[in-house]
Amino acid sequence: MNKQIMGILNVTPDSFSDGGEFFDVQKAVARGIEMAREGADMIDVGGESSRPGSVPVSAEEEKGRVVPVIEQLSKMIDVPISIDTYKPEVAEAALEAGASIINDITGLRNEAMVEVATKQGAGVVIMHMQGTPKTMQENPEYGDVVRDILEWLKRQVLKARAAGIENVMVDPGIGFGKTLEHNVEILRRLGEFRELGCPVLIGPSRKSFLGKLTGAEVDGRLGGSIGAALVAAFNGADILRVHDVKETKQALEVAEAIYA
Ligand code: HH2
Repeated sequence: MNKQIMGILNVTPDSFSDGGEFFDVQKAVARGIEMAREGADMIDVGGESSRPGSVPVSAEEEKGRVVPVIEQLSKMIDVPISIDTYKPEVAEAALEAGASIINDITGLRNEAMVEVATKQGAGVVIMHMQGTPKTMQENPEYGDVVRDILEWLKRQVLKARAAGIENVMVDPGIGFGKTLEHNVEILRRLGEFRELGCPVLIGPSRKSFLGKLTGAEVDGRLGGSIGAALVAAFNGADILRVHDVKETKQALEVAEAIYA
């Protein structure tokens, strides 16, 4: 199957599942190194929580959180580092510090982000979100959730390609302006996103729809996260964005051995 794992490194005080755990630079760097050793193929560094209802922080604050971590981590590990931000100035500083991919939850809506990626030769993750983190879960609506997201992603991919960005990944954005039913349908029909001709990334890890399905609290969703990751892998995901790298990798290795 040859799936890739993106390990999540949230340098924030308030992320929904690991807020405060890696807010300290040295703790964050150590976790990044650990995830690389566990087999992560990419490390995704974020300095602002995008959980439902979250309030944005300033670009200066965000840079202050992520840049020192990326500077150190990029010298210590070989795997590529992505910067999880929608702010062009944060992306630029992160790329200068050693990141090579921009993971943009607003999917290149900001032209300045396209310019930063082009100028620095960075890869991009184009993620779909309906609304903003503050309001996105209020009443998300779609016609056909998969086709609507696909059409939007298609336009953004064309924009990225026209600007000369070569490494383009797409992500339907689990939990970003989606109900439980939307998330389930996206995972069930994930294969349809392959028609975009880009690697498909998916991030169900520890998210609230797993809690709705199982009753599990956020710190008890490892089983659900691995279940969703495996199903996503079988249904067409190329890259799995996860908090629990070691455990997800092990589950994938078993599945790959059986289905190789
Ligand atoms: N999910 C989160 C953040 N960034 N990026 C992509 N491409 N896809 C996702 O599904 C995605 C993402 C939210 O998860 P997390 O980073 O763990 O939480 P928080 O935003 O609270 O820091």
